[in-house]
Amino acid sequence: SVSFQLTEDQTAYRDLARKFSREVIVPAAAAHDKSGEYPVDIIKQAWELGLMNNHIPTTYGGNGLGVFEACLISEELAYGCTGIATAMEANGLAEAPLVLAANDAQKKKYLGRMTEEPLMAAYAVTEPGAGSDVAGAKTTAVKEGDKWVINGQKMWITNGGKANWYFVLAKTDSNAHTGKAFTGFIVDADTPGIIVGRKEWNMGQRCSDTRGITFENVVVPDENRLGQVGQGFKIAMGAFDITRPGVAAGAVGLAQRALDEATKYSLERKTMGVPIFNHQAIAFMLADMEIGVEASRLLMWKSAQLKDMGLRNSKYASIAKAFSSETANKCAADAVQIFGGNGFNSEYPVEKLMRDAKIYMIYEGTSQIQRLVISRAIADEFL
Ligand code: CO8
Ligand code: FAD
Repeated sequence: SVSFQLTEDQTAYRDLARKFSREVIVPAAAAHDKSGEYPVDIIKQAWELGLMNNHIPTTYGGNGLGVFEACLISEELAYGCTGIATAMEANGLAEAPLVLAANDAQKKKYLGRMTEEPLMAAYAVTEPGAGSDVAGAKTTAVKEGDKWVINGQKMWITNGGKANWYFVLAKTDSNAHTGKAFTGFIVDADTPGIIVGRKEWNMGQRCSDTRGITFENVVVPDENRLGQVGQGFKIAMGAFDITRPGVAAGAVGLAQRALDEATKYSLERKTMGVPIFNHQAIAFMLADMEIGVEASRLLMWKSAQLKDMGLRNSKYASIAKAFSSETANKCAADAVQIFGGNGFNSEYPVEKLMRDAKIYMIYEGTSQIQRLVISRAIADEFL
């Protein structure tokens, strides 16, 4: 059966995240956007409340939430500030390959420590020459005795300068086809040979820490190899099935914020003797925003629910991610329009939303790549 009703537990998690977001994140967002300062204190508070690292099973000290519950939290955090939310969510992405493929000892050590103190982790797959085309990644890992030596360059790594450990995808067999050519590794951030690049200054989500990372003869013990040799690409892709619903949830949070800010403003601002809400041109823009938010949320919920039911959700995660990120961009741009001149000014919250929204169409797979995944799935179903 399909239920649109949240359980008591789900409502409690959502409300906890909502309260924290509105009381702590919303008031701090503009300052972090301006300064680009990493939100350490806010992350610590969120960690204390149990709003982070949501995919970690209870066996390893986590709160063992489903993808669905994690999405409820992600949406609320993103409502407050998607820069701050991205810094937090990148932990979930780094942890997803371990949830999928780590052995018990690796889970105890690396997932366990995330629940013992407020640490950050990062997912290092993209390279300067290979983002959409993960199979084109050139970083290598070469086996020497019972160790691996990693060389290469990663780019655009969220939490790159803050991480305690990285999930790193490296090529281990240049002759094998994509599904067998790569292996995943857990790499401690303090391993010699890791060179962390400068903080990148991006259009939006500016307090999130994005960096290039260079690996120069970085020695990793074989016990830090994740899963079988050659399984890395599938592990890296499998992680997106867990996290793309969460990215969609972030975009829904941003779209909802744009709608709320625009609705409030439209009921206060007057032109031609009436609140601008009374002009149907404005009210219908808000109605279209609501249509987009509701549709995005349902797609996001479905993509998360399917994963929790143990079903393959890749197509649905891509649909949710593409649709909600494009909805977020439309809603943010329309909110700026409804605010008029004020919308273009940084004293008001909506220009930030418009800058923050764009990355949702790029990270965790561009809108074009989501359509690639969707179209391939359509063909597979047809054949
Ligand atoms: N699960 C398991 N296996 C999979 C999956 C999956 N979801 N997808 C593909 N595979 C398998 C295939 O079945 C195939 O197996 P086999 O070899 O046995 O047939 C093998 O993997 C190779 O697959 P493809 O042939 O489909 O590989 P392609 O080279 O054609 O590429 C894509 C596939 C879809 C184009 C892939 O490269 C892709 O997803 N690209 C986009 C990359 C991306 O999304 N990067 C995001 C980086 S992380 C990021 O941006 C973080 C943002 C900040 C985080 C904070 C959160 C808010
Ligand atoms: P390209 O792959 O070069 O794409 C350029 C353009 O071509 C895009 O419009 C794309 O859609 C299009 N295109 C490419 N291939 C195709 C195709 N086959 N068909 C149709 N169109 C195509 N990566 C990580 O590993 N970890 C992270 O934590 C992380 N965080 C990020 C944070 C930020 C702020 C940013 C900007 C990026 C982050 N990324 C991260 C990388 C991100 O996932 C990539 O930037 C993204 O996947 C696109 O890759 P690219 O930048 O190389 O663009």
